[in-house]
Amino acid sequence: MAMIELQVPDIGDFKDVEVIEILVKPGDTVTADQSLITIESDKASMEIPSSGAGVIKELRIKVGDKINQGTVIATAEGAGEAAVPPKAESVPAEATPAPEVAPPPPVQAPAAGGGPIDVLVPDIGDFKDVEVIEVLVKVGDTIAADQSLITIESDKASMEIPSSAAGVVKELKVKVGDKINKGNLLAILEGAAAAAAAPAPAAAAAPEAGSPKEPSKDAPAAEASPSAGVAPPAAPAAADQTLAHASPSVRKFARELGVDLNRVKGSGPKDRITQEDVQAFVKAALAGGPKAAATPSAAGSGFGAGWPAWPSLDFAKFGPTETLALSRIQKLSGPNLARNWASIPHVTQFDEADITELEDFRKSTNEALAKKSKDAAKVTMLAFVMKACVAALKAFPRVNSSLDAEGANLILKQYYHLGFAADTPNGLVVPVIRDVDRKGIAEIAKETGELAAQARAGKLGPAAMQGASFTISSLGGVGGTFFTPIINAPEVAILGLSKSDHKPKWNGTSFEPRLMLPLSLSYDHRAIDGAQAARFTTYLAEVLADMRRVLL
Ligand code: CAO
Repeated sequence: MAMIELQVPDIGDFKDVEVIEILVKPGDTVTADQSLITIESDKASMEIPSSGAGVIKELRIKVGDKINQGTVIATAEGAGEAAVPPKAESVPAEATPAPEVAPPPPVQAPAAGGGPIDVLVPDIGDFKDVEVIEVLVKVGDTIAADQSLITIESDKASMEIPSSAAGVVKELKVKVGDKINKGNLLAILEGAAAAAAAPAPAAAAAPEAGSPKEPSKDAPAAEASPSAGVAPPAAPAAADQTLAHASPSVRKFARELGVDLNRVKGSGPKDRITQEDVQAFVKAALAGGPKAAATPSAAGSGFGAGWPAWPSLDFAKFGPTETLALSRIQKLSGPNLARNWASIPHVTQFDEADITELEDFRKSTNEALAKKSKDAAKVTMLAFVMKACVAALKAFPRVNSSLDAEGANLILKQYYHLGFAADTPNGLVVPVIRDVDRKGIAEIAKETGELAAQARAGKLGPAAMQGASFTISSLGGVGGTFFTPIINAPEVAILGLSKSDHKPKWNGTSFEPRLMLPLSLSYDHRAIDGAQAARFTTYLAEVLADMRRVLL
């Protein structure tokens, strides 16, 4: 196997750009195009892809180094054809998407008498349909030529797009989330006398190495300066327009978690935000949940830092109102529900179980029990479902598990303690039936009835609500078809039951009325895959259709 050098490809006129992150280490197998490092100037950060495939042998650069086209990033033991490092100047565009931002069109002088000026997206190289992630100006702002108008971001680079002219923003033609291309209309400016002090085109050159805030003195010609689009603004951006200092991959990571990077403190060089900073921020937000809920502004969300303030409105302005205090249970459970809903990637799998025979059996059993004793406890559908759930949990052990605190392991429970949501005058509580696998249907029904009665009387102790490995929320006695129950963390799934109903089902020759029980399984997608969840509900429905399967 040949040893190859992985070099920095053509990065346009970016010169002496600082390495802020190294994304691989010796021993890693890299593919062509895999990001090796992140570099950053004051206006753009980008990941530099590998020019070949192979196993990294030696890293030739470190964080803080300044790189240029042709700098050797690493040596690698190549694998096949892809291992041949392409010459920087002949790098195929699709193999090395060198993030280039061409210069903005020449700075337009303010129109005489303040006429409208169209500001277009300059040449942004091979970038197509790139998403606008920030709009840095608003209508009415007076902007200088070269001042950043928007930030765009692909999966490999984020960059600010400067204005080609000075003036007052009359109309903004883009918003966050729009996809833009070269030539799109960004904004319409009105030329202003004050803006006449806009820098000359040469001022839109690449930042000088080592002094990113200063325009280069020997600026390259506009047509040869793709980095001109990353020139410093002529006027400092307002505080709320400041782009958080983070690499594209960290931005993507933060966006996936819904983290506002402006609220994260960076620990890297020049306060750069690292992935660890985002993780620490999320951990702190989660830990601060119940505590933060003590303050009215955070009570609604159950979160503290990182969440926008709860909207505070004087509703009386719109009509008569009455204030009703939340119960103690609601105040306690609200922040936990909010945390679970916001931090667990919920998916709800819906299904139906044919319980025609089971309901007939349940009714005849209850009639027989009533004949024996007037005070006999009824067997309930919930009790049957609990028993059927144990069979399904045994068949699909991941559903009876919890993620550990690091989110690195699943803890599979070998016990079957099932919680059930009970509606009480003071709010929702979740008593737990222990060892459902070792109990009969009548015993389970009796115990649920007793625990629900205690809960409604407000007499349920904390111990009776602890240790569940799976929870059922039954709205079958109330109504509705399907719903999305919220997972009771640290459990990874919860089953919702809705009101059973007769539906016409095709038996192969004709439709016949069958009693169908709607099932809604919300599951934590980190712990359970969609196919497993669908298999779980399918199996559960099969067991409910024929409870003899419990014996298998
Ligand atoms: N389909 C049709 N009817 C159903 C049914 C279903 N899936 N489930 C129960 N029923 C019927 C029962 O058979 C019973 O009828 P009968 O009196 O004629 O026998 C009636 O509805 C009332 O049942 P129930 O709700 O009192 O009893 P249960 O065993 O089904 O449930 C309990 C017990 C504690 C779960 C329930 O009372 C309760 O509190 N449910 C609310 C749970 C809740 O609020 N969940 C939402 C959580 S998210 O906010």
